[in-house]
Amino acid sequence: MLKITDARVIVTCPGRNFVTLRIETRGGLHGLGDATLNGRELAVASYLTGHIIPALIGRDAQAIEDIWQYFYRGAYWRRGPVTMSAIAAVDTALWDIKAKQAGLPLYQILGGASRTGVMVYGHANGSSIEETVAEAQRYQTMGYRAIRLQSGVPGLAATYGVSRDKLFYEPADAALPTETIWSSAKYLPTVAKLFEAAREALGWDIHLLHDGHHRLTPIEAGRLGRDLEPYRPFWLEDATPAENPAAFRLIRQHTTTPLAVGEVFNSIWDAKLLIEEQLIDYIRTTVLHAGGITHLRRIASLADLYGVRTGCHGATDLSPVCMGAALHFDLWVPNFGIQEYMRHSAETDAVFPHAYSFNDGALHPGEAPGHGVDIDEKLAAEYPYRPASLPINRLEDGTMHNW
Ligand code: KDG
Ligand code: MG
Repeated sequence: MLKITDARVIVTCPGRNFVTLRIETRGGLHGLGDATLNGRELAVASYLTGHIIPALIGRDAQAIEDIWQYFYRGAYWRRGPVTMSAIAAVDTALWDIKAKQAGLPLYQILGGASRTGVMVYGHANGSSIEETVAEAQRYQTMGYRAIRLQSGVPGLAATYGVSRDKLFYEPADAALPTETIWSSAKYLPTVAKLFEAAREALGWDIHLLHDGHHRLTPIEAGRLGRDLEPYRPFWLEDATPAENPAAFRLIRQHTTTPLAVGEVFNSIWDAKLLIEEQLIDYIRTTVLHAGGITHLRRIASLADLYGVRTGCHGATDLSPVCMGAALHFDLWVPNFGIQEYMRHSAETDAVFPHAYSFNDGALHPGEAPGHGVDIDEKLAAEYPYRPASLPINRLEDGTMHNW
């Protein structure tokens, strides 16, 4: 028995908000888990301090599966992003402790490395097609083998994925939601033009990705997928709102462009139909919002049966703690596809010292025992929480739309 003696929540804002759970055990080993839910950080912090931590103290840190079942099956109110992010933080911290106890990097505990590195995709964005393609060329020079392309849309003042700052796209930009205006009619013709220009400038020896960010109807998504086919995209992500998996049947009828979805999923039940009917090619759930390594492993195993590969969400609102854990998972998981890597700011990297490193288009989690990510609490305390919300979207006539 390795008794859990204490656990606490650390909230910090080195440029953006992060919530971290720290679990202490008798003997001095500690583990960290990311509990950040963009724009809803304090809801998860409160769930942890009010409901999880009091029931966690005194338990055996080695009993990861039992603790996962205790907080999932043992709760009458199951699932949802707040609950599952809190459970994920506990689970990640416990896997960190188990690997540290063994003196091994986490991927060795999961089953060892299945590959030499984790292929990642970076974000190239710009206000115009020209700017986006130039930015993609910069990523190509940095060694990236996969690049996500998002460009501004003529006639729309702002759109998802296009930052004001080249390195860090942080949509949660104000205490209350910023309102943006959306038009699928204006957006749709721009994407194929962007991909055409990108193939011309970057060639074919590079993977290109695009995120629709849940904005299209199924038939619009089918058309976009078909328009992109000549440019062989790696994937079209989140083409329609993710709540209705049946919509993907319609998209699939119309295009062979590979489909990815799931960054907003928090349980295997969200992904079951999509995987079993082979309606998607990549499942985007990650360690943090889908119940930790214990649950993500279950989702990936189901996906493997149906030829669906992983493509873990890795935006900057997932902290380096989540990234570290995800990279160990990615290095092991047999049906790995790709990992998103947006890069954190220098301030964030300083607050979360980590063992992972980038080389030749791939990340490697490093060989430090555990998941290899720590927190400098003194530095973290210098960045107090700042309220920040994700934007909302309205159509041009004022109707509320999906952001
Ligand atoms: O919190 C929301 C972001 O993580 C999301 O908008 C980023 O869609 C995203 C992506 O693919 O990284
Ligand atoms: Mg996305």
